Amino acid sequence: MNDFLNLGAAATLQQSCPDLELSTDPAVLESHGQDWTRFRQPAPVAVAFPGSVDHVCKLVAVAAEASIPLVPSGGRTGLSGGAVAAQGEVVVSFDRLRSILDFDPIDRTVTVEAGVVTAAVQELARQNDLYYPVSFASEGSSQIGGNIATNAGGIRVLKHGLTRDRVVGLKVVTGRGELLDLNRGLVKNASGYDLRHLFIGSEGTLGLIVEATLKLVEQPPPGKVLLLGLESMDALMKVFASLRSALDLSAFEFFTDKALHHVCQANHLPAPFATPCSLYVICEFDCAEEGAEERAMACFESCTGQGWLVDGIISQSDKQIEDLWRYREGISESISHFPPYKNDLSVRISRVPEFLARVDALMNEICPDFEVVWYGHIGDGNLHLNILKPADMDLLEFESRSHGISEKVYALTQEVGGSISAEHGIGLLKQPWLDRVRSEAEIRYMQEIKKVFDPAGIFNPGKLLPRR
Ligand code: 2HG
Ligand code: ZN
Repeated sequence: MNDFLNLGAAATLQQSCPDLELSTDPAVLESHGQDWTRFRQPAPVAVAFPGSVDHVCKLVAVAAEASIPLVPSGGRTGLSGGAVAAQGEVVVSFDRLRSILDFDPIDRTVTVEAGVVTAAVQELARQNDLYYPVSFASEGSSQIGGNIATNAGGIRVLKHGLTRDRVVGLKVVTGRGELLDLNRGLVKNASGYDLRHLFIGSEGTLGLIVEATLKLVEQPPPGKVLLLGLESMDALMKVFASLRSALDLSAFEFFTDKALHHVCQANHLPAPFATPCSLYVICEFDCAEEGAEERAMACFESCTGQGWLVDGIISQSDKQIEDLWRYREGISESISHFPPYKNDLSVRISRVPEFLARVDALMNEICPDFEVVWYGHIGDGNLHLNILKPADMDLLEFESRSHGISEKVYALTQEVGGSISAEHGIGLLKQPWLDRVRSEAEIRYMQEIKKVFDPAGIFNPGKLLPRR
């Protein structure tokens, strides 16, 4: 769509929805036209700030009629370009839809508008002696609508599952401007297609999520954190198996010495151990029954005896739990300025050792000149592979070299039956490789489903699915 038409689009929207807050301020276009992805220039023509569900329905109806492309935008912490508006679209921000609508202690649910920040849901749960287990480094700014649209994961998937597992009700506005009220908080509802699940992980391509009802869980018992230093990748999943059989693990994460170097440098953290290790694990376990700490120590000793572990620390206070997590949670931000080219891979847990060894060998072969930083939620099979841009390399050249690397990494991922996106979504950046993870028939069905919910093709064009 050309600029003339798009400028017309902003005026059309304002004229048809006079109460709608619409900004064309260049600073707002710049801030709201992009997410944390660093490879596309924001270029929206306007940013809409609906203040009610009615506004959203009206806005979508007008946009569908006038074929105005819309980019839904939450906390803009995404890493695949799902919320990037680089082609003259209108951004729909949920910043004004931030109300907590209901908390039900019997159902143990909270109902929120889409723009509520993830950490606010965690806090509300805590105040009511309950727990919202979806947790990740950007939870202080990411919004629930975006979490649902990307089926966000994070560090506790191992024990508590993904955002999908928390959503018991969803209100969405389809591309026909209709409001759907899906599942209404029910635990059981055997009444046909569960459309709610189509919208979870749909990356804003089927409709706009305006409200969600989320299931909370019991507060976990006090936990403990272990930070471990390992000799080699070979030992990683052996240590995991050993700890998992002895303890009630809620998280099992890993990072390399390079990741540690960046996080320590950026946050002025001391090295955790006197002897540097090539790999580190941080794991958290619940201490519901007596003896968990003793079992952890016994496990540590037996893994050390096998030669898998070099060193370790066990937390002695809540403050130390926080401090130890900083080694893992701060990594992504500590390398963001390079910027990194991100790969968010997943494989079945049983294939992790083979996958790690093969990706490692491949990276050594094809890009020994790039700094590659690995970390991730390895206990659920999710590996974050970040390639850092050399300071003297142009961004475009770096992106194109990284694409070449991705081709090979994705071919390998496909060979082991994995996915090219575990939790960040396909968005704009991974779209060219969707066929590495979905069959031609699957993509065709996805396109047909999109036509049903978004007949005018206005929602997030070019994201997830090829541009029509
Ligand atoms: C994390 O696990 C986030 O820290 C970000 O998912 C991952 O920076 C990344 O690649
Ligand atoms: Zn992650």
